[in-house]
Amino acid sequence: HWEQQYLNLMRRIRDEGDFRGDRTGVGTSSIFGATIRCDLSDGQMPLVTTKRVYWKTATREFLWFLTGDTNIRKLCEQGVEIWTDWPLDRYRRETGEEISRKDFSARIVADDEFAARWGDLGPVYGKQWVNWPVYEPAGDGLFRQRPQGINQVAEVVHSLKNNPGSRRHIVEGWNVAELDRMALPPCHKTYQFHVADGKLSGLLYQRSADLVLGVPFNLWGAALFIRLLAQQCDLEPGELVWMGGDVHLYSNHAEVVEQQLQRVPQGAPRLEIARRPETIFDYAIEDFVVHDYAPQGALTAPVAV
Ligand code: UFP
Repeated sequence: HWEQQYLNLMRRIRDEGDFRGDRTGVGTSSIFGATIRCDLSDGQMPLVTTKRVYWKTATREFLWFLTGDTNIRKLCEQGVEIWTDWPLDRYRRETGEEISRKDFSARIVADDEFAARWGDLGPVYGKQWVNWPVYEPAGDGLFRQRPQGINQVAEVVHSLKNNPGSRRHIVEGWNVAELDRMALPPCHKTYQFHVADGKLSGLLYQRSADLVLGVPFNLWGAALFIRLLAQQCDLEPGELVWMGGDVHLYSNHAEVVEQQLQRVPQGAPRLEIARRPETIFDYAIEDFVVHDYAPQGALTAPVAV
C-alpha cells in the first residue's frame, strides 16, 4: 500500500538518513533516491490518512498552475497561503518592514500595484507548463520571443490522444535559462505519462522532497494531473510512480515524524470528478469531491523558506 511505503520511507530517513546543513539553515536528515508507487484504479488517490492533508488547497494550487499564473494574488484571494512565505521574505528583506504574513497577504489581495510589485514568484511552474518561452531568429543574429510560448500541457493532451504509445509525453518545469528568476526552482520538476491497456500512468520526478510537508501535496498533485489527463483523453487512471532525488526530514519536524510514525493508515480515499469540462484548462474547484476520507488529526510543522 502506497501510504505504508510513504511511512517506511519516513522511518528509513529518520533511522538511516545522512544529517546535513541545508540551504534554509534548518538542517535535514536525507537520503538520495526513493520511489513510491500508488494504484489509482477505482478513483483511489494517494491522500495521506495518517494526518489531515488539505487536498482542496493542493487542488486550488494545481488549477492555478494550469492558468499559467505566477502571482500569488489569486491564491491569497482563496485563502491559499502556501507560496506566501517566499514573497513575504523578500519584502521584509528589501524594505526592512516588519509586516505580518496575514497583513502582507491581505495587502496583496487589496492592492493591485502592491500585488504586481511584490506578489510575483518569477517564471515558476505555471509559466513553464503552459507558456514555455520560445525564441526565434529575427535577423542580424538577434532573437525575438514569440508572443505565445509552448503549452506543454495542451501538447501532452494532444499527444496522449493522437499517439498514446509515445515515450515523449513530458511536462517539464526545469527551464535552465530561467531558474535564477524563480522564487524557488521547481521541486516537482518532471512529469512523464504512459499509456498501456487503456490506462494512463504517470511518473513524477521530484529533485528535492520535504517528506512531511511537501510530498503529501506533491503526490496529490501528480495523481490529480493523471486523473485530469485521463478524463480528457478517455483513459482509465493507472498508476502514479513517485521518484524523489534528495528526500529529507527537517530537524524541526522530528516531533511530528514520531507522532505520525505511531499511526496506522486507515481507509482508501477516492476522488470523484463531478463534471467533464471542455478542456483540461476549464476545471473548477467545485468539480472535485473526495469520498471516504477520515484522516487522523492534523499535525502541524514549520515550513523552511
Ligand atoms: N518542497 C517540496 N515540494 C514542493 C516544493 C518544495 O518538497 O512542491 F515547492 C521542499 C523541498 C525542499 C524545499 O525542502 O522545499 C526546497 O528547497 P531547495 O530548493 O533547496 O531544494
